[in-house]
Amino acid sequence: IIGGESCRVGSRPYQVALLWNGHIYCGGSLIHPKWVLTAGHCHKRIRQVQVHLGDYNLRANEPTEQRRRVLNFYVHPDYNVKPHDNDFMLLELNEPAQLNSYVKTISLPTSCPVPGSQCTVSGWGTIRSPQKLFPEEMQCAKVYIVNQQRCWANYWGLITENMVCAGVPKGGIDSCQGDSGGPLVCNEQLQGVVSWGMSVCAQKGRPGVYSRVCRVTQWVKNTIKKCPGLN
Ligand code: 4AZ
Repeated sequence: IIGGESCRVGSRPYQVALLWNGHIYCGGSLIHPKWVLTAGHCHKRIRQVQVHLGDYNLRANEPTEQRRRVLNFYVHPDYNVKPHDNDFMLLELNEPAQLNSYVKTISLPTSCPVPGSQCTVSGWGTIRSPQKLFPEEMQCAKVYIVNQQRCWANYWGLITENMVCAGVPKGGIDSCQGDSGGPLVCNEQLQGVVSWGMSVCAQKGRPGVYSRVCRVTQWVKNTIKKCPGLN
């Protein structure tokens, strides 16, 4: 996260950290005690992934933390690497989360986000760009939904109806490398999954691009319902 600040402890109880070899490589959101929504491009080496719930300081061993493994993963059937279209993946946890004030689910959207809405994006991605500096504490930033035509113009036709842009007009605040898969939350609904942007983050006129969750709520619900009856 560029231009944010350390989140208040316990303020993002749905935020998930995905670690591989002890290093964070993506974020995610707890949408059901057994299910995490993240980005399709976070799918590598899923069997070795550790899922951390209730985490805040990645370096510290916190009593609020719950660690899980991934039982199954479901990349969106229309995920397309080229423009990162439908950049979604569902992770089924080996064991359900124990919900408490530090670990909670976030609601799926009941409608698509309104341009101009204030949202927060969070994660442990780099706080400097193009240099890299990874924070210990979860970072939070306020960004605003960009209207779809402007988003399209900012990225010359790379934007599909399954994406939504969010940023600030002046630049300087954005998600960045390592935040991928993490939550964009507006009015307490999960409206975006951190997906892509320019390699240099937070530039003016280059808002972050998020997977548009309101487009896939049915896929999410069906996938969760169909699965092994372990819900
Ligand atoms: C990335 O590479 C990435 N500024 C994530 C978010 C953004 C850019 C790149 C948005 O994971």
